[in-house]
Amino acid sequence: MDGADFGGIGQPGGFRERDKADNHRAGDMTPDDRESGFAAGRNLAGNEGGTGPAGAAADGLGGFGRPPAVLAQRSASGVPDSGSADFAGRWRHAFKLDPDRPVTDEALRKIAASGTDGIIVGGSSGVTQANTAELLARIRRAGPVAVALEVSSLEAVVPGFDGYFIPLVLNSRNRDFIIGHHLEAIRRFGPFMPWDRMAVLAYIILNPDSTAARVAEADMPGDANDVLAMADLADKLLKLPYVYLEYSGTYGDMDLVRRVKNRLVRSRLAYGGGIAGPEQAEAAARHADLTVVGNALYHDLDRALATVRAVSR
Ligand code: 1GP
Repeated sequence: MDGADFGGIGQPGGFRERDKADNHRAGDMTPDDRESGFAAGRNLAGNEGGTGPAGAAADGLGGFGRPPAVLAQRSASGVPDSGSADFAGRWRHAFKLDPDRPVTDEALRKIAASGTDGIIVGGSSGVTQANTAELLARIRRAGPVAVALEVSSLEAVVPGFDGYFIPLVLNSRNRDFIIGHHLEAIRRFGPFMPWDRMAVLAYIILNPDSTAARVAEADMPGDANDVLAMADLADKLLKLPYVYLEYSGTYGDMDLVRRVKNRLVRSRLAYGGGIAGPEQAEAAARHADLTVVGNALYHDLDRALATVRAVSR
């Protein structure tokens, strides 16, 4: 089995005719699913390989365009071994763009050319298949940069992304955000899931006032030990590829970021929240493996762009 078997959701380097035919057999996909997906997929042509400073462009294996050799290794069941690597395994910096927020083509061109390792498309509200597919197509036109979808709604799954981040909210009260939506996605899209281009983000939501906290019904941890226990759960018990400290909208506690990083032996640590410029990005990247910048793109683009270099200092 090779990547073509997963042609239904985003074939790297562009769709091939056979993949299109396969997709049209996707009984659970609506005509809109197919149309938006194919439209986005066609724009993949020319996006070969990661482009970021720490990304795969350096060795040509960045996980985008062509899967790294390690991803070709599969278990006896045919499912790729998880945790050994993933499409974003070398990312140090990512921008997060919300399909529900306006952004100009000029801004997209600057973001694509910024040197970031990748763009994550995702948001906590107002995300639809239409606005997700449209943003993907616009990013593809803006320049060659890796683009991943953070799947936050089953109604907004779009083929054509280079990779898929799957949130699993460790401090959610709602089973749907832990395994419920995931099971439903597998039931609906299972035969078309690009397993080797998917990575679970074990979210720990830490800003109680964020939309993410409200939507995912997050319980705030009582103290740092609660957070460290969740990090251990993701890292040592579940062996997930990422722990994501999500402070969305507010700058977090860097000492806690440091402590979580020191606890992890396997999972990469992602940090996101309230990074307004290079100083905060540099501080976060001192501990986090992957630093994510979202809101700043919409408030002060130049300062947001300056975070790319800051994380590699
Ligand atoms: C949001 O963690 C990201 O999911 C980034 O947060 O928007 O606050 O930068 P900001």
